[in-house]
Amino acid sequence: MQVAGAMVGALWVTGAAALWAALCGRALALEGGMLYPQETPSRERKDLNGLWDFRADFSEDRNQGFRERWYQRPLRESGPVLDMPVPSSFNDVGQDRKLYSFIGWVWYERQVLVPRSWTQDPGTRVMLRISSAHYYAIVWVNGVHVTEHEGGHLPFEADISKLVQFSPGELNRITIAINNTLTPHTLPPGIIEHMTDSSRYPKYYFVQKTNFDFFNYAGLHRSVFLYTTPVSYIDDVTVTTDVDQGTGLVNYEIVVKSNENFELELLLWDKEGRVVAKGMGARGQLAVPSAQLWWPYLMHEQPAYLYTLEVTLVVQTGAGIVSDVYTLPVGIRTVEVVHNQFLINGKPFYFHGVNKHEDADIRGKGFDWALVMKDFNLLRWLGANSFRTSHYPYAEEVMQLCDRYGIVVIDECPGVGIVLPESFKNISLQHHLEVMEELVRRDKNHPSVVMWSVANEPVSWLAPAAYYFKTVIGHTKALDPTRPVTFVSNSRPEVDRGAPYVDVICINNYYSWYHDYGHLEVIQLQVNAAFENWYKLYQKPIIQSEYGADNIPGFHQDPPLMFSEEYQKFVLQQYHFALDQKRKDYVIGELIWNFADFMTDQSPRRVIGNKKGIFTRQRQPKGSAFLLRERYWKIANETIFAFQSSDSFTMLASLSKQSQHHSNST
Ligand code: GCB
Repeated sequence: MQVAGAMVGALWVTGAAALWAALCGRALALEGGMLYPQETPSRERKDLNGLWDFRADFSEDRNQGFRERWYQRPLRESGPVLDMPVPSSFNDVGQDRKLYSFIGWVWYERQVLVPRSWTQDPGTRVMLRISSAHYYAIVWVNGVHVTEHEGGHLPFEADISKLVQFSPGELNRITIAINNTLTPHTLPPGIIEHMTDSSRYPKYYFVQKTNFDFFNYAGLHRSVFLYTTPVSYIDDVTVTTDVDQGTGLVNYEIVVKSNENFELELLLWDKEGRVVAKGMGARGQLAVPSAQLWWPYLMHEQPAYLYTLEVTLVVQTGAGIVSDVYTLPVGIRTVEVVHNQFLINGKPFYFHGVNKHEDADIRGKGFDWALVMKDFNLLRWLGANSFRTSHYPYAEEVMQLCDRYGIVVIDECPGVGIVLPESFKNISLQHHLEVMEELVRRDKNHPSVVMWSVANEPVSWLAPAAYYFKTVIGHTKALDPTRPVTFVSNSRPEVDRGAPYVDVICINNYYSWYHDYGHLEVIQLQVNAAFENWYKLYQKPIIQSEYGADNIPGFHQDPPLMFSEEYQKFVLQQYHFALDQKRKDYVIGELIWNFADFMTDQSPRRVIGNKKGIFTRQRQPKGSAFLLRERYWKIANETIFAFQSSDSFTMLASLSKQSQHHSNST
């Protein structure tokens, strides 16, 4: 694994993957399910969050760690280590400018004592799960390679039973090497530029270039878990739902591993603790008479109703009976795109929501419960019923909260910034298909997820984009026939090569921002023209999936000038006038860019990050947040009037009570 000179980028990442795949016989196709680790009567979980030993490999070729096999002994014996919090990005925690913008391999290590009960019982399977390591990760336990993973936003795991059972009672050393290098074949793609002009740059100088507008934070961004299952276990559960004249239908499919002779029993519990349906076997359908449906927030008085599916596996083994239990929240709902409408439970749904980022001071993209709860409270205050996971999959815990609060999700993969011709080649396409498989496998059971988004603003007018997107969209529909698929375009309808294959057209534009600067009077005309052109060509429902303007908090100018609060509000209002003309027709949603200010790469176009948030990065409202809040609550009230007319008075009363409660609390 010797890598010459400054070849830290593309070659090293792909080289390492191929080498490990060859060494370990690792199949590249997905294996097994990816159920969220939980504690049940048959499973235990231990989280490994906290401080880990950390070392960035600052050597010129970033290869010292592999040359010296840092995974073979405690990391601190290799040289100086830092205390690094997990989950967190490593970039903003310290005071080191070099670490802030580091590219290459960083090493994390944690010693862990595995409970004796886990190691003494050969019937226990011990799993190590890493919820997110950005971007390429290689994992060792006690110096033994256990797994590796490409892709920074989706979980992966390894069975480490044998390794920890080999040394009961002793500390086990978990080492994770992570490389944040992005290449034309990663998702998102990037490129390493080697600066060879010695009059301008030092020897071996290189920079990471990307085509997306957020900082490439890296590290262990989400929880690391150890958890157990019995050796015969429930590997995967897939649930899809339907409604037939008030009866909820829950179709299930269970995958069991490690034993052929098993029995499966399923119980569906309602919120009051009553069993409402029972099933047997690996595949079937549960019928729930007069089912309580899962409704989005602000679409029903009791949104987000969740049943609990309890799956019990019983296996007769030589050593006796083994059982495994897994429980899954189930929301019964339907999703369909019919003519110009997006229907949830047969009723038109209008997306009035936001685009987000996983981003905050100090933590970067690190998961933090306080931050997540603040964001959900702000979403509800705002009257937002939906968001898009721009521009990558978010933490599983966030998806679970969306289920619980009724926040509808457009679930986007990390296909952002696909602009280089190399990024349309087969190797990239293959990876994109795998990422969609991993995403669908992880998020398929969330009722809040109503649509998959396969990319954001690729150069969709390039000739190879047609085959590329036809394949990715087709594959996603085959993986999950129950949800529509979109991709987000910033191109013109007549040249867009992805739009023919999607179910819903998502368009981004920034009128009077990236062009026609300051000419607020052209916005309405341009928004209208865009809607009409897209619709004329494709006759598909459209979501205004991004629009907005930067505002630096505290800047005021009237008449409005760019970057002032007044300008941001004016832009939004102009879009709203145009949206109001079309939203009863074929425009089915509007998602503001962005929920909060967020960090980007440094550039003359960015003033310490992107400032298009309606909240600051610290989650304080700008003037635009109040404007949007008024609009979203108004739309929500209209929605309820239209769909629940018999019940409208109760609904409105309860809504305005909620609204008032929100106002009082500001
Ligand atoms: C876009 C991108 C988003 C950017 C935004 C902007 O079209 O999808 O990632 O941050 O524009 O502010 O430029």
